[in-house]
Amino acid sequence: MTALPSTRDVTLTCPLDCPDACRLKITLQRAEDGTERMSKVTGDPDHATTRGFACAKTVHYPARQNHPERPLYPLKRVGGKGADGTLVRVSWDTALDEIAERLKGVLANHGPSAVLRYNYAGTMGLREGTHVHSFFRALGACELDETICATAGTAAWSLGYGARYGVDPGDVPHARTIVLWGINSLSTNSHLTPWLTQARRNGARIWHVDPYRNRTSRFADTHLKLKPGTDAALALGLAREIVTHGWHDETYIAEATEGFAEFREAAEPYTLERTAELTGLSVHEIAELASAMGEHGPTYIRVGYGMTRHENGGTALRAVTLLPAVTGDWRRRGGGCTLSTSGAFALNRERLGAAHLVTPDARHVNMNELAGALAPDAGIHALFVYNTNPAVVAPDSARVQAGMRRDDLMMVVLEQAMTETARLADYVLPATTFVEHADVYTSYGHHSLGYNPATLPAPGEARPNSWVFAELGRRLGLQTPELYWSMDDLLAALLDTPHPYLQGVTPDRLRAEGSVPLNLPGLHAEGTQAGFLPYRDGAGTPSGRVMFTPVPEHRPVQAQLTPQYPLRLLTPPAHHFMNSTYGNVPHLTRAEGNEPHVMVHPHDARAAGVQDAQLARIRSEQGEVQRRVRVTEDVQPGVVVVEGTWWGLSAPDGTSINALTAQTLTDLGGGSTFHNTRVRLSPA
Ligand SMILES: Nc1nc2c(c(=O)[nH]1)N[C@H]1C(S)=C(S)[C@@H](COP(=O)(O)OP(=O)(O)OC[C@H]3O[C@@H](n4cnc5c(=O)[nH]c(N)nc54)[C@H](O)[C@@H]3O)O[C@H]1N2
Ligand SMILES: Nc1nc2c(c(=O)[nH]1)N[C@H]1C(S)=C(S)[C@@H](COP(=O)(O)OP(=O)(O)OC[C@H]3O[C@@H](n4cnc5c(=O)[nH]c(N)nc54)[C@H](O)[C@@H]3O)O[C@H]1N2
Ligand SMILES: [Mo]
Repeated sequence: MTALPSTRDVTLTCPLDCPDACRLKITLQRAEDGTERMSKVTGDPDHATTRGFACAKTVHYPARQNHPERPLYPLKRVGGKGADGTLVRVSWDTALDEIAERLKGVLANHGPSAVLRYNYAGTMGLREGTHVHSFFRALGACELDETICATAGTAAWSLGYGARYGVDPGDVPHARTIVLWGINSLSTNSHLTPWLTQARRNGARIWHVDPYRNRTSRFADTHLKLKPGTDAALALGLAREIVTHGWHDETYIAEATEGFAEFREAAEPYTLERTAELTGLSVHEIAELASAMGEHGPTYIRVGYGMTRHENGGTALRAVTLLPAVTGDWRRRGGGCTLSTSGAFALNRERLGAAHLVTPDARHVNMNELAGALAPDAGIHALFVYNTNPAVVAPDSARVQAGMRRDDLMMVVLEQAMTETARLADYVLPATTFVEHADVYTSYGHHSLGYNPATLPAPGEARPNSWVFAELGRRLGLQTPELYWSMDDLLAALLDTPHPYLQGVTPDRLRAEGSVPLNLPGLHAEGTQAGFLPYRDGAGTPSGRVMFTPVPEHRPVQAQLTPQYPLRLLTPPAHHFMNSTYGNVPHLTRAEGNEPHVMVHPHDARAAGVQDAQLARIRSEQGEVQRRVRVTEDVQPGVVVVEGTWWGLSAPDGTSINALTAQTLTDLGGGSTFHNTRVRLSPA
């Protein structure tokens, strides 16, 4: 008789790039030899927003944690970058010594601006995600502008409000009108759903404003299927209607805002009829939403980043997020708007990632322009990729991959999975996961700071990113102290602040409790108390007021649809993936029927001669991919949708959807424009 393997549960913060930043209950199973493996993931019932469940993605984490192809040893390319080359196992010393030598060569021949880090939020941990930039700042390497996701929204929000504060999810049940605007929250912010359900039980009506019908539209009471890129027009039309009926809050406007007269004047041309014409909605739909917002508050607007991923995306978001300042909803519990709650994490970031070392003359690379930065004449000779999978997720991915194949580029990839980016590397360095390294986590959807200790030993020779960069730093003789900080040093620096929101949040409490709520006035208030009302009396702008100026206006896009490119392609997140993470989990990608589809309206399918369940070619100005067609009225005529950044390896033609997208930047913040793409379809 052999003893049954025993299990134990641990509670850790989910590291993935998602507003929910859950506290997960993770079951570890002990094998007969004493080693432990992650076997099951659910949610911590005691966490204020996780409330006992894990999402449809993270329940699959054990399959990626224990994936048979997970890199566990350093790998080095031998032979060329083409099909003739292979990756072979080497020791850490060999890999690190060689990388350091080659890096010294690049620095000597081309200078530090030939070195580029490329990273994003594969882990939201501040140590393994952000502090590791210290190495590159110590070198004086290129500064990466981390623009792929949130900067258009951040720039737009900061014009109106300053730092990004939002409504706490726990206050949402006090709202009576809820607008989920440009967010597929049932997939991408799923821990908001129980609060929405509770609000509905309290009498709230839920609206979804999105160009296509998805899980969130099905959940909502009313879906407004607007034309992509017309949110500013809708917001201005709603503002005009609200003011016309006197539903605006003159006291709030006078006490807490500036520039309302100009805003009101700019909204004047957006009559119900004109707004209907621009947005594709009916006069009735717009009037009804305006009356809900104006007469049946408090109104809570949850905006996602969807509307920002267009040429005029910053302006669109700005127009929408000013609506609660028109209605004065910032003064009512449950009212207001959330883009992100991250501003409340007022940590001392002065030395995080040695940010103080960035000089005004540093070369900057906008991460949406990686394809251009890797062009042969653009001067990048060493590329370090961590916490992201750019061969799949960056715009114009075919050109990105071509750049990665350059023989005069040394490419080092720190990874937990054999991504397509890792497969193109000269060195693959095996990375630990969130159960194997310690880290500290903020959130962009709730208000608790998280901490994880290293819980499992690293498998094989996997190492944290921070270990790798400290080892390289030593080999290059770098003296920057931040590069060698311990977790204690980092926590002490981050929490060294007099900011009231962090009073009582200490390293000791973080270690003991794992998740510590910020010290926000009104957070988790009982009964009829006020709740957290961040913009009740004004904002963090230079004037101290919510700024209606510069006035946002609706502008038509440059990339107009044409007979050659008659369709707008949207590529929002998939329900079962977290960006490209889980894109290698067999039962999510290779099981019967699991492949990326292109959703096409029957009218457009007929016009293009493509049929349901058949492969179609999708052609843009950048490139071409093939996807299986799903004919559906969930999309509107003129719009096609492919959900999810699937690995090319799991797509029918081996190609990422980003072979179609362009480097075009947004009007504000230098952001990405993934949903701006114009395409045509034809049978494959
Ligand atoms: N067409 C299209 N493209 C898009 C989008 C879209 O909507 N449409 N969305 C964009 C957006 S919003 C984003 S944020 C990006 C996200 O795209 P990615 O940055 O690629 O996203 P993730 O899947 O979060 O993380 C990528 C990798 O980080 C690795 N990783 C995680 N933790 C660690 C760690 O501790 N160490 C190391 N070394 N690696 C780690 C994971 O194994 C994973 O392969 O994609 C963008 N691309
Ligand atoms: N399941 C799942 N969850 C995720 C992710 C994931 O990949 N999968 N990714 C995570 C990351 S990194 C991020 S940034 C967030 C992103 O999460 P979201 O903010 O929800 O995603 P977006 O791509 O921004 O798109 C949201 C919605 O905007 C719609 N949209 C597109 N264009 C327009 C427009 O012009 N106007 C309006 N009103 N809507 C438009 C799209 O159809 C889509 O339904 O989700 C996070 N959570
Ligand atoms: Mo993102």
